[in-house]
Amino acid sequence: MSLIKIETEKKIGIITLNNAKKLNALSAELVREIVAALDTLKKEKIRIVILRAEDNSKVWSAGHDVKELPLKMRDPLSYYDSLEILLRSVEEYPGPVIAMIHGSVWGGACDLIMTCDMVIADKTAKFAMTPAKLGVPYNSTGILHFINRLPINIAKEMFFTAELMDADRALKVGIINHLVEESELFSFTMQMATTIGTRSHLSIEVIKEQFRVLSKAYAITPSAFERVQGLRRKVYDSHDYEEAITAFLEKRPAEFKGE
Ligand code: LCV
Repeated sequence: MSLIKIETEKKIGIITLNNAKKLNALSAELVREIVAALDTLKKEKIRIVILRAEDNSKVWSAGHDVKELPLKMRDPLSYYDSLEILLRSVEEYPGPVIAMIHGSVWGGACDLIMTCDMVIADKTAKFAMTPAKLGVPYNSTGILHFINRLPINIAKEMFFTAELMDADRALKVGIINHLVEESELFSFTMQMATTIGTRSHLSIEVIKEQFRVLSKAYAITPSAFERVQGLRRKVYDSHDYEEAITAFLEKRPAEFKGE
């Protein structure tokens, strides 16, 4: 578990992203450790989990590890991609997973915190949704996380501008449940988790599962599904997707051609 730390305090699980040198990028290896940690905590009947980064991390997580994205001709966010496996592990955890944010949150990590049950942050928290920067045709389950959490115009602004949103605005639009002083972030988050711990876990577990099932209860016809997959394939087969990933790796701005 070298890329994360896993602790329990007062029967509250705490998973700390601990790979600052890689900006806690959600590599397959880091994701494997987080998923394994959640499995361990589940087996230990830990009812609440806090997901956080190390103290004073400027970057909470830089999102999907771009170096692990397929360069072309493959869906970068398919069902068994490590990010998708992580998101499902969080939403299927039989109890609240609370994201505790200090620092900036990028791309797939933004989807991760939108998949957590609540978000507590301090003033250093910033959020950017970056597929449009990387030419990535984001997937429907990911977009649904934003539709379920935000007014659709705010969700679109995040996807279309890929700009960082600061903590004050993130509180206003509803990404953050509570914006607290940096010095109180951990104690506030632990206090909320402790309060939840005094409630009926059986009730909370079944209520969380209903939130999960109901939040995904959108009918989509097979032809609509296949059309979306076809449209997404055009993007990840495109020059622009390959150019964006290559430009990132070459540390230069991407030159999009619309093809
Ligand atoms: C691999 C990285 C990364 C990284 N992966 O430090 O949502 S989607 O669809 O877009 C999805 C596919 C997704 O999540 O994509 C990733 C989205 N993430 C981002 O757009 C954030 C990209 N990173 C940055 O903007 C900067 O690194 C921040 C602002 C996070 C930190 O800037 P800072 O100046 O402190 P560097 O940029 O110098 O990064 C340090 C090293 O980490 C690598 C980066 O390439 C650099 O590598 P070298 O040490 O080899 O130069 N790095 C940063 N983010 N997501 N590698």
